[in-house]
Amino acid sequence: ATALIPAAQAQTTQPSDFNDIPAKFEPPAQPSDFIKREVMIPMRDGVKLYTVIVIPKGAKNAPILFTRTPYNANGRVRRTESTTMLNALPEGDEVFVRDGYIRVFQDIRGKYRSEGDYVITRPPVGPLNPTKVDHTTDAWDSIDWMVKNIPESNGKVGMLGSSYEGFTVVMALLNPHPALKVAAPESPMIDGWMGDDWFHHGAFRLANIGWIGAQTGYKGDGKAPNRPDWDDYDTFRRVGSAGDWAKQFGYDQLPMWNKMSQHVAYDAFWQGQALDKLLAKNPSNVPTLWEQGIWDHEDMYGAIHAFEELQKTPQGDKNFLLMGPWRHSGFNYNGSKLGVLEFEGDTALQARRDILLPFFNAYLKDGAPAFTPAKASFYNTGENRWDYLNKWPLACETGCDAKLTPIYLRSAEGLGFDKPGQGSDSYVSDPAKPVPHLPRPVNFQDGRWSTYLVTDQRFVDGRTDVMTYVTEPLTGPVRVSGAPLADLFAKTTGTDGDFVVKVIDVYPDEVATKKEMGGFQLPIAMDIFRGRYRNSFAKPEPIPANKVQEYKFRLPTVNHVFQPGHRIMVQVQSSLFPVYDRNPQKYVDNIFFAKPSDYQKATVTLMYGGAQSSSVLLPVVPLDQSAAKAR
Ligand code: PG9
Repeated sequence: ATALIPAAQAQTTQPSDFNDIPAKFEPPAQPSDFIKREVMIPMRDGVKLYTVIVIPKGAKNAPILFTRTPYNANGRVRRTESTTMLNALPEGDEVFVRDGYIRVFQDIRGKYRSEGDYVITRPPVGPLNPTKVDHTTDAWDSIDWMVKNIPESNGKVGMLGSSYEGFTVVMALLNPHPALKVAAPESPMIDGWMGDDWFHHGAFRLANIGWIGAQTGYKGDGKAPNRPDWDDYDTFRRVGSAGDWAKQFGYDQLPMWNKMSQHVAYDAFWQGQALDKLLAKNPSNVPTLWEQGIWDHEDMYGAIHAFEELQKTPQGDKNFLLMGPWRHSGFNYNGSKLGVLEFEGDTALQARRDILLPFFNAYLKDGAPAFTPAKASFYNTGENRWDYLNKWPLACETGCDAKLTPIYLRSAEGLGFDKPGQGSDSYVSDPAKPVPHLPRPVNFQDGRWSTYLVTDQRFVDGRTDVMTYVTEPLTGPVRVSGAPLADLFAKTTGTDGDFVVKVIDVYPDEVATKKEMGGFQLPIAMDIFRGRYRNSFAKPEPIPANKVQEYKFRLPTVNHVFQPGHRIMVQVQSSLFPVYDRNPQKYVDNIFFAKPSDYQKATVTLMYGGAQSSSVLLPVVPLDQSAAKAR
């Protein structure tokens, strides 16, 4: 009983004059202030890459700003269907548009309109890449073509881009074309196992699993597998392991998934493409500004580690660090807020306008004034202002002006700088009831993942499987500038287990200027560590049940002042789900393929006092850092 007209009958109707839809409608092009050229640039192996070049009308001797992307070059130059370059290009580009730059986006090989084969974060030519081309050669060939074929340019190129696009910037630096004069890798994907995108210290990030399907299931726009159920906490818990989920959605057809789920430890596959190490072995002379969000929920690791590695090389003086109070890629948008945190103005615009642009201008614009950024431009998240420092970090285990200072877990949920008396605390970690990373329901597409790192931790404080240790209200400010190290001594009844450690700034109970912030628990650094890797990232080992082991790992880098009246808190737990997959807590060779029966409860005991005193080693430095101030 359908009212539809059969197709054959419908086609017999002829177009007539009595029809508001004309046979052809072509609105005339509107005058615009830019020229858009679309070209296919040939690479050395004959593959052609789709490149869109946006040139301000009347440009002469203009510098080129270049980004290589897996996210649709043509879409990147169409923020709106505008006739003005300012509105057509992305928000982050506005400062460059106002300064007359030529803007170029290119589809990387194999994606969207480019020819060739796509390999996720294609490793450099060598043992992991049997071809003769990679993003180093593609960037070189593209820049070579551009400086010969864009007559409006002055032949000088700067590269920038965030995340995957940041990765392509770093790859270009492995053998930079002479015309590449300056670079800004923003939240670049540098080491997918250690702390960017795929794993953190061996724990797998379920939050990114859909991306693999969307990116490698299709050449163009792809969709992650549809998950109609809203609560990802339940979806992923019910299905079992990450491998079980992937199997359900046909991921065994996706080469990258198969590679990733076979290379679970930090083996040659990951080590051979860790760009911080590769670049430090072969540092470039290109002045480079490494940018990263302080609360970057995707690529927390790359920029800061690459910067630190390069500081050890003779080219260290050409490298600079920029860290602002941003989520992943937040540098390119409005940076006045993150979650409920409010900053002094648009911190991202300030950094783009006052640091990135003059830095690029200095190397790209003919006759522009010289500009040397501070060694580290680092937002101070406790005092709510920028610090410009002539060295970084200010405290670390060895080689810095100050050493790390342990703050110890102690009895009665206490935390303090004095070594405590002996004691321990136990909790039951149950993989059937993992600790959520956000208040439930958790959906990866609900927009909250991007700010989960600044979520008030009171939503888990009080759970019996979350251990909380806190100081008395501080009588004076405590400044921390560097990367804290978690140093836990713990035993478990299981043979594997994860440790999540958070350093938290607890606001005073009363905050008159913003009442709802009273007692807020702001995580300033949090990360996860998979216990099987405690002795070696490359060679996992079961944890001997009921034997105290040390778990020492680095937390994200901070520049913070705990204000008087605030308290310092440390929380320890054994899951952070579903952003990270669950550890079955029974040792299995490959957690991607753990069976339901492998998931078991474990009693975890944290030790303190004596020789095995659990602590977090904090980069405490004197409050007055005027000696380290650059300007
Ligand atoms: N963080 C994203 C990504 C980079 C590289 C590999 C996989 C994902 C991104 O935002 O591009």
